[in-house]
Amino acid sequence: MTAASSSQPESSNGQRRYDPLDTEQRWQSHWKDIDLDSTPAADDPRPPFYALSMFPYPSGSLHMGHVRNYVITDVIARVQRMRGDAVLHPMGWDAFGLPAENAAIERGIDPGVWTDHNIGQMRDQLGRLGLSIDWTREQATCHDDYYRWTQWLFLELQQGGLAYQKEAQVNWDPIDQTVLANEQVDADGKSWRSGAVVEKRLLRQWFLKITDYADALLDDLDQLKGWPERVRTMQANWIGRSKGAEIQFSLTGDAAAAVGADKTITVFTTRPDTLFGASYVVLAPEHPLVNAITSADHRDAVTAFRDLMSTLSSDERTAEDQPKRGLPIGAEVTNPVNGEKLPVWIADYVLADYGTGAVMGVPAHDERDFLFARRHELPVRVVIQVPGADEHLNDGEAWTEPGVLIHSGDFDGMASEEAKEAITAKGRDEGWAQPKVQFRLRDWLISRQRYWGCPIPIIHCDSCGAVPVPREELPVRLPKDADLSGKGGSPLAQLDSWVSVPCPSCGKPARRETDTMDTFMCSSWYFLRFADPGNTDAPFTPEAIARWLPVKQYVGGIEHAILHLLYARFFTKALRDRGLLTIDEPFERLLTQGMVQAVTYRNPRTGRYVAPDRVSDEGDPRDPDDGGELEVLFEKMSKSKYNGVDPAAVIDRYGADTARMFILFKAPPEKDLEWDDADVEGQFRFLQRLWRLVESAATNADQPVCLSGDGALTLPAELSEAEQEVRRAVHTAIAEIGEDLSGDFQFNTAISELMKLSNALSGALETVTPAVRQEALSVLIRLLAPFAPHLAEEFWHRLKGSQSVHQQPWPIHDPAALVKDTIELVIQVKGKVRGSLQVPADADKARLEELALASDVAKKWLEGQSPRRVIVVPGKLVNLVP
Ligand code: ANZ
Ligand code: ZN
Repeated sequence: MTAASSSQPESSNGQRRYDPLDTEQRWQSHWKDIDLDSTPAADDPRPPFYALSMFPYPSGSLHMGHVRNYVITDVIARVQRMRGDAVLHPMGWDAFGLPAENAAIERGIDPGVWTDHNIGQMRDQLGRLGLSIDWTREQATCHDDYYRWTQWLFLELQQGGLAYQKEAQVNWDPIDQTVLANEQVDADGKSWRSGAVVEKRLLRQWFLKITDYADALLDDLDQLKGWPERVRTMQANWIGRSKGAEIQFSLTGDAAAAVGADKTITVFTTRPDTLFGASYVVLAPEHPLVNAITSADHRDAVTAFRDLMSTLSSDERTAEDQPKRGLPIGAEVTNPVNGEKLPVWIADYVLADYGTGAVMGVPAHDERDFLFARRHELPVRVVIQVPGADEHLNDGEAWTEPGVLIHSGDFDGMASEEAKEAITAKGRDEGWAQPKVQFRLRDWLISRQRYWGCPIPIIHCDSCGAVPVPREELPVRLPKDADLSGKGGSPLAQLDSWVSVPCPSCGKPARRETDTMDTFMCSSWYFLRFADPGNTDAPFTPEAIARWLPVKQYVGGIEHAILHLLYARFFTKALRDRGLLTIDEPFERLLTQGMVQAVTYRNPRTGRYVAPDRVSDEGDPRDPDDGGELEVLFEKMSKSKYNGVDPAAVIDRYGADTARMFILFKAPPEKDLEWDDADVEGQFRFLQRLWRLVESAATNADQPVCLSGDGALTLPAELSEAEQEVRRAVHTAIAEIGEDLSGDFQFNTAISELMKLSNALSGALETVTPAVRQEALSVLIRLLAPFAPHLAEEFWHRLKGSQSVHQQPWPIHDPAALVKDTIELVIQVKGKVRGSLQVPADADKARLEELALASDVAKKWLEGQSPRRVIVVPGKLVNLVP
């Protein structure tokens, strides 16, 4: 075997020094030669295990967040392989998106060339980490052999009625010059990518009907027992299912006369039980009825208010600390349950695109209504009994809990839950209410007006409408000659040669769709393609999906808790319903790894960060510019905060194995990790200790070790105390690490166990028989293999193991080795500890008494007398009472 012949320098005693770079390069190329990481064939009898990291955007440089993500997945993949599973561990590139297009605009580089260059660079960087990835399955979403199928799947969804076009108020990012999905607008109304304040625009756009799956996406969260509770909660809140009722309030007088056949305002409420407490009805300023029913004397004020509202984002409008602004519009409605006349208002806190865009104001029992009513002097009527108060709100706050109804006619004394049903039922009988389930989730807007994305495969014809490009003509390729100067909107729309095409259906001149797809479309199915990467007839076969999916372990950042993970779940269900696959959920278990943080120095006066090498290091950190004290923080690594650590630099200095060990040891995977050079150094020293341990075993000519003869060695029937100790340490490590690597993946404690084992073995190995020594070394190296794969391989070959260590079975612990056959028995005289004794662990009470009485301690303290009483606590102590 060529790779094992090492170039490691030897020192005078014949022992070699640890040179990580040499070791790692040698084994990486050897593994490539022997195809170690290829995926087992479809008919492999071993159980499948699909380990997947969220694939990266090919920015061109690998950062520590990536490293952590991929190393975690790699350890899991390696452990499962050794445990006997057929492992699929692929990698690809989420390769469409704006940075490539912006590079094209700024530097005139072809986005495809730029992207492929970055991919090459990152693939090399990943290669240095020693990841057990099957690179033959690599996918890049921007290559036409991939996006051909993204288009094909779009047409599947369109044929299933799940893709449609509609004129819509959309989120427009003025910096990136494109539309954003709701999920891509931050809570403060800014673009998740560019940070620009998002504007509203009216445009004709493509949507996917994710709302058809709102119930299923919510209900099936219950199946995802292997997902973090936090992610499930975030998805549930995002989907936002509310059960309630729609209630009709009829318009009166002039307002009624001003509208057509339907003379009602419909509100959506989750609290029909509070209907008797309504003191006004309030519409969103954009509500279509506002124009018609506003009375003449209110018209100017209403117009001014609506203009003001149109400049604000929905989050600005509804911020909790906002005074609730609004005004009456001079119309009246009747409360259907008691005939009471209520004024109609418009207000900032009512949104046009939720529910019906209209609300019944119940100030006593809703926070926002309460603030609004107080500000505008509207009546506050308590209709749910407030505990400890008669009919008033004691502490000047709305009472929003359920309770018992009062001031509610026939419904008095009823509990809220029951009253919700009863009032809705009455309304249904009388024709003014119906039960209604409302979702917060909106359809997914997938149109983007940018070049570097997957073209939507549709042709618009004046006679035939939106016609799908025939499937055999896919992919609709991105044109090479688009103008990417960044001027004048969508580059595709400007390219007439690309836009003008005959209609596939009638042949008349028609126009190609110029929107490209949101890149989240491309990432909504890549995990399926990995199961069947070379298929040229279909995106994948149902059999391939059934073989590998669901992904057994998915690993990625919490930032995708909603966007990607919700879209991927939707795709899976939609494609299942199209008959393309048979699973319900794509990801069985999800691990969301924490951030990699490092120390930052921030000037609290200017808010600016100071690079560590500019911070004076005498005493408290101070800003060299203004001499003031600096805050010391731990924050996510970033260039702008001067706290990034380059993975390549760490690997150059210590090797990938040390980098891996540090990352895994420093914190449990789901927690944030604080970078610390001293701890990196510590892991490096640990690997060097292991190196010396193995070297001394390898160079000990008197006691040669040959791990390839592993199985043939039999343990002697009688083991010495020292041998039992060694075996106990070895099998404890197997048991503990096995535990740490099941379920929650506590890599940090697993590595602590490895350290304990190495301590127990150093110095002890020379004193034990070859069988015990070889067992110990074989186990140690195999347990190390998933964490420090190169070093473990080096050790394995140094001790003449056969094949690769990564092809060895995961060690199984021998429970018998854990049992101590002697234990320490404490001897007391009159309750005072006077000594102790090693006794057989299985000795019974009588035997323990006998042994205690025969001991030197007893002889000394009883002076030949027999004790009056003997108290035996088995496994612990014997108390002699003279
Ligand atoms: C009357 C009421 C009384 C309400 C009460 C609450 C408490 P979720 O759970 O989010 O679905 N609402 C309905 N449509 C709205 C809109 N377009 N903009 C702002 N608010 C709207 O919330 C449903 C509740 O939010 C509804 O129930 C309605 O206020 C309000 F004691 O109706 B409620
Ligand atoms: Zn046509």
